[in-house]
Amino acid sequence: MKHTKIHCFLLLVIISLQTALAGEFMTNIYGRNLQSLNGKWNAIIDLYDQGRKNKIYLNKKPQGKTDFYEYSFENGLRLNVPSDWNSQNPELKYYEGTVWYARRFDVQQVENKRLFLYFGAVSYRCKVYLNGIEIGSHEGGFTPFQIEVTNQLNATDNFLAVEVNNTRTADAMPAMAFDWWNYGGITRDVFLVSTPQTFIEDYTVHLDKYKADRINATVKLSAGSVNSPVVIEIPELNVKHKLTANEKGMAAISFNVKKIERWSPQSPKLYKVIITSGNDKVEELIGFRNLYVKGIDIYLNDKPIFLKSVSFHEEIPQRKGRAFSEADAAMLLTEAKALGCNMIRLAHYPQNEYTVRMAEKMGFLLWEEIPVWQGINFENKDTKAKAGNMIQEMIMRDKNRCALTFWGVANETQPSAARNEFLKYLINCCHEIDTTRLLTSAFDLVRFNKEKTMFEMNDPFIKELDVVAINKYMGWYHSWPVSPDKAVWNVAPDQPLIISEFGGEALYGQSGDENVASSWSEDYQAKLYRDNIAMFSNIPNLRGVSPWVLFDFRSPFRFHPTNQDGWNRKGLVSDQGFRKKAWYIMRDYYKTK
Ligand code: GCB
Repeated sequence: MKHTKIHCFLLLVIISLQTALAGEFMTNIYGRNLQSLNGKWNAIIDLYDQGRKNKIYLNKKPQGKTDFYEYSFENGLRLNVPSDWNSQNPELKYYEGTVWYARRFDVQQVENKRLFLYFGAVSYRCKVYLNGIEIGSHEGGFTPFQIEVTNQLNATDNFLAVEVNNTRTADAMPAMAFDWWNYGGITRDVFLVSTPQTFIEDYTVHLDKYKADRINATVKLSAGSVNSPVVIEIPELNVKHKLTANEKGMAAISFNVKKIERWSPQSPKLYKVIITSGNDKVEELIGFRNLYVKGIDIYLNDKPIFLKSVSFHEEIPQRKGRAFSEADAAMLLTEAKALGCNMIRLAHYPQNEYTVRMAEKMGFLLWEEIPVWQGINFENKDTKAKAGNMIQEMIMRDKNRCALTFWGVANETQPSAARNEFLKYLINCCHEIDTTRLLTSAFDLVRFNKEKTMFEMNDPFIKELDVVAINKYMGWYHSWPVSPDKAVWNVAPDQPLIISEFGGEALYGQSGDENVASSWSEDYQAKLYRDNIAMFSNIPNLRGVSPWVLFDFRSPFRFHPTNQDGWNRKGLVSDQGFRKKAWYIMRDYYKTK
């Protein structure tokens, strides 16, 4: 008995160590053998955090005459997974705290397989219990994690409980206040994944940064796969390469290809790539393109490109909830396509894989970032480590998406030694996994210099980045110091620059004076867009713009009772899905680019 306990303890330590590491999940989850655990889960609201102490994850039932338990997962609240809890029950609209989720399941295939629980995202932190034992934990509301459960599962009637907490804390990312809704819950797909005993854990397949006919590929097999064979195939390109993994399970190859059609927004061509090793086989669609910066230009497939971007949150405004499905991705992306965009800035955190994969198929370049959004405690070493984990989890998940153009390390940070060290650490974390993408960060430090009558910025950190991104709300948070067509910029003159946010608020259907911000009118917002577009021609190194924001979105600190009512109204499209006047101005501008 004692031995079993010690054994269990060691096993638990090993499991929790595994789950604490960033990026410890298999590449291309949708290409694996999956059993969905989505659907209705039972739930218990645990405002005072008493559930763990009372071990409700054991889900005990009275046996003897004197037994009773002051909880039961059955016959109570039921919540959809994936989804946020806030939009499912009026009492949970503003809820910040703990909710327990639980469900039972049988295992569909077990023979000689390894089994993993995979969570697409749980917002914001969680502990996972299987058949009464804590098996792992995760922090960070927008990235996946997996836990191996091969030896913990029964063939039938497993009891899975997840303790989810979305309390805002100063050491988290985002931290105490942020301009979007703090949705909690199991917000993305949950799967039971089965693999052979040794399996293809990870791989990267992409076109060389500069060479249009050279593909670089790496494959990593799970532990114990010494000298195993690996085959990489791209049938449409007549590619079939046989490799042998080294003692660490790694194999790498560079090879030339003839007549490859490169992926671009105009022609988002993807190829089927098949990786095989022993009993394991994974395939997915992968695109190939070259991407680099030269001087003040961004080159896609050896031609300078202007980025016609837009941002959206992972939210369906009409449902007042988190986006989580393919249908949700289609709704958001179709509206961006209609605007004429060739890029999306996924604000302000890694969004779900349906959106990322569909965006790539539709021909959008992507900017993905982690929620290092204002107010982050750069002095806190734990926060820094967590940010490093988050950025690596994001890159591990999406590194084979050729659409991925930018990794964003932060949004609106103020210069300090601690900030610089923190962001440099994040850049190193990115480079450990991927050196092919462009690195950027959005700054809000551009100021008008009255003597020189120019916009300028002083933040030496920009030299660490490939592309400099500026959020500047001319006509909204800042009044015009000169007329827009005279507003000359001298910001990061030797680097490509993107206006990563601009805009102003308007209530859909409201008309008013186009010169009065407090009219909250579509007319004011439309004029603001015309003015900003006039200014853009005075920014010599401007290589892209991204209006803020595609849709009105929910934000608890937007207090104006009639014009905002808990919504940030900077959308080009209203919460009901109607286009505002500024939408047409932006679409016409993009037509000219
Ligand atoms: C910003 C932030 C964005 C906000 C926006 C606003 O600078 O980056 O997250 O929502 O301004 O509307 O104020």
